[in-house]
Amino acid sequence: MKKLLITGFDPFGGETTNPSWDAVCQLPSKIGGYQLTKLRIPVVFGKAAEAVMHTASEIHPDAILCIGQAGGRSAITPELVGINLRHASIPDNDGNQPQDEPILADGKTAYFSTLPVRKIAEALNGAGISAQVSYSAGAYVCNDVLYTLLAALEGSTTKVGFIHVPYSASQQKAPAMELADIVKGLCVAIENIE
Ligand code: PCA
Repeated sequence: MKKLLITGFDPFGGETTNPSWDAVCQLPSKIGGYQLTKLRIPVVFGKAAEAVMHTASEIHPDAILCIGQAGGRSAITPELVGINLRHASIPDNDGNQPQDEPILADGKTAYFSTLPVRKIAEALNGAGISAQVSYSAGAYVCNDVLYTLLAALEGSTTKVGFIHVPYSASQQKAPAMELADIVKGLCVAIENIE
């Protein structure tokens, strides 16, 4: 079986839960041809990607899929690109609030995800789950993770992708998606990462 490292985040920004980790927790341990390793990561610039890379160095996954909450979005959004930028409108969970800083001083401007984001979005919509390819993961910790992993794993056989999910219904914010639909959506996405 192939190995998938899948991550979700701690709550942040005053929320008490994060649907990214809540959904990852509910996934079965095997989906399609993949055995899942689940990892909860901190909403902290630098540390989040370090945690992913640390576990990746232990388990040597075939693919890494990171999940994050994107409040304000109504669809599940596979991210096409990570950019070399840190710009935070709220502090991260360690109190860092970088303003217009590069992630890697001499890094490339951007990297494309190495997962088939358009195929994933189409499969989700085909399964009745609202989805759209996103062309920006923002400049906060989610983008930090996506860019850092893509830079670190450039040229390797490990595929890297990121999917933002809406608020879950229990968070009492709008727009929201039922957690069960987010979980179903992640299953469909994983079935389509080849
Ligand atoms: N969403 C944030 C960071 C953690 C999360 O779940 C983001 O979109 O950057």
